[in-house]
Amino acid sequence: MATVTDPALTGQATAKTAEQAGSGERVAGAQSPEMTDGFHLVIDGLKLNGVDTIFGLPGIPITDFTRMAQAAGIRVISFRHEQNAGNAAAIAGFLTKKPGICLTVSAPGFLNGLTALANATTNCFPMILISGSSEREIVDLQQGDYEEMDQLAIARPLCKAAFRVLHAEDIGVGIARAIRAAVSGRPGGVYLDLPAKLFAQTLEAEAGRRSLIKVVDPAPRQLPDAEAVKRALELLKGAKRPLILLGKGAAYAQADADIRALVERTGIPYLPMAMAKGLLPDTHEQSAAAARSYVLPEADVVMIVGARLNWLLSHGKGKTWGGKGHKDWGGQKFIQVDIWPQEMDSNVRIDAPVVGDIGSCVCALLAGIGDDWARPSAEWLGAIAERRDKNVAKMAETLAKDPVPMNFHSALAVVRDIVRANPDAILVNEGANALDFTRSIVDMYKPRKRLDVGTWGIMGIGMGFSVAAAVVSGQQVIAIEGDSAFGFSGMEVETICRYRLPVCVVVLNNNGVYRGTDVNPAGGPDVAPTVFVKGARYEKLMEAFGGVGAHVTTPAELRKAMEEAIRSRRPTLVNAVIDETAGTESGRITSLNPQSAKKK
Ligand code: ADP
Ligand code: TZD
Repeated sequence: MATVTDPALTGQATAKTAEQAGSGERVAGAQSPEMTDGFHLVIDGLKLNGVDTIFGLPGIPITDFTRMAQAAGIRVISFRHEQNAGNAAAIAGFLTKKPGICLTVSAPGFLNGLTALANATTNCFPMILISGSSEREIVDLQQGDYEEMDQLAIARPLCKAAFRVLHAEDIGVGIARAIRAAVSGRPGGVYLDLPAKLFAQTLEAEAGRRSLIKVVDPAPRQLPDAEAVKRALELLKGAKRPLILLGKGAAYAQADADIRALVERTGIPYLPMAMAKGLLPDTHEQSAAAARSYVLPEADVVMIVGARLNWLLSHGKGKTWGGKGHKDWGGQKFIQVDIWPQEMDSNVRIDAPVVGDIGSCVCALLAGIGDDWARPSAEWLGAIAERRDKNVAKMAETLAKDPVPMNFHSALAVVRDIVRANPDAILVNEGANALDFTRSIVDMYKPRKRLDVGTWGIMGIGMGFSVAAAVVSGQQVIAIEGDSAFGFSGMEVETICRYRLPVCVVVLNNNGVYRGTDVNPAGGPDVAPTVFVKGARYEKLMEAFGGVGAHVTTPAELRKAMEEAIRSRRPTLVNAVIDETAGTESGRITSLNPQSAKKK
């Protein structure tokens, strides 16, 4: 086992002589070929491809790997639970368009990371989960090894691609394949299995160097077909009530200026999905976000850019879209811009599919639009503006109230002001009501500044996303968390303190899941399943590790605590006590709860 005095740990992660590598007979120093091994080849392969950060958690067989990676200049961010490291890697991938790397130990560590890998794949975030694994011979005969598990087989159905490397000379290929799979086409999660034995395998350094691959053009542009672009533009041109829908794929694509130009040059109103907020500022005059329930059923042609017609968009049909019954088509035509051809027609007919990468597709659409595009009718724009202004005024009235105790609205009115004053800050958001209200109340001003529970509505992304957002961007992070949501990754406040990250966590504390008022229907001593300890002091968790804790009960106190956090850039947790009766079951998706058919 290497120690910190190992020369390999103190310098460049490459050269070793034959005897240092322990590969047999001592030979005269001058003739002995320079050697390398699995540890160093993985590190060199990652560095060669621009990997500068690894999110992980050490243990057998990857502890030394983490030390050597750090010695070789890679930033190794060590977490308290692998799921949070995995979520960090995934969102780093979303923010940078490079695969985020998560590193875990075998079986249980791997499984802990797997949820994040599956979530990344579901959300089209590029990440690579690298896990050490136990001895193949023993695993395959199921002879009971330490942390025995056939990890490759388990990962495969949950990610975009899964690879295992058995020989040191294949490490370069393994890394190259993992990178390409993660970022090309529709991005997603990739699993890379590295058995313990691989790390110690030796190879002549020169052969090792030659075996590594620097991936050329890992995410090649995919140009749309000219016919497809023409078809889409003709449909759009003929629309009376056009609408553009922007999804997180559009945010991921980093084609910000062209997307903005497409919206502005056509004059078409647009709706951003949650993580596409800020692609154009939410205060943009063409934003129809505050008139969503009007534009979806009324639009006659909808152009979807980097979004899916999944449950978040009511599958493109039903009452939301003006259909009579819950599965009926509303009558609108769809243009869909997406890199994945199979996404087309997944829920309703796509009349004009435009398949390609969003940057290239939007560029081609812009070229076809030219400078004399006829703007949508004043009637359509006016009808939207009327609804929007009415809804905005209604919301302003609600936000102006100052109820005692504080509620979601009065707390989030403060967050809204703080984000407006700090448009570069990254907002992480999870919970049910805490999610829904933040999404609708807090305006975003710049692309990729809002990170949330995504396609699954998963709880537990909060602290992992916050750590990665701070690490890759250097910007202030503001995490708006339900008290239940926070609990899923709360221990990572230690990680935030350890790396001194500018993260301000605000726990909207209403004593439970959704709210804190349920009672045990059986009347026993246990509280209801949705209820937590009343008056919990979450801020003390942050104080325990040297960060700043604040316990606030009014909007004024909340504002002061958040402003101070941003000014100081110190790790801060604001325990914002809100009305425990505030909040509805499951937030805005109450209707997804099955109802018992049995009469009480
Ligand atoms: P949202 O949740 O915001 O509606 P989704 O995650 O459902 O967004 O959809 C994102 C879509 O964007 C996916 O269908 C994915 O294939 C697509 N996508 C991701 N990156 C690109 C890209 N660079 N070019 C084209 N399409 C992309
Ligand atoms: N587990 C996981 C991994 N994801 C989930 N989405 C859930 C459980 C179910 N769930 C939700 O969908 S929201 C939520 C749970 C447990 C927490 C809601 O309570 P909160 O937020 O305190 O975080 P609000 O603001 O009080 O509603």
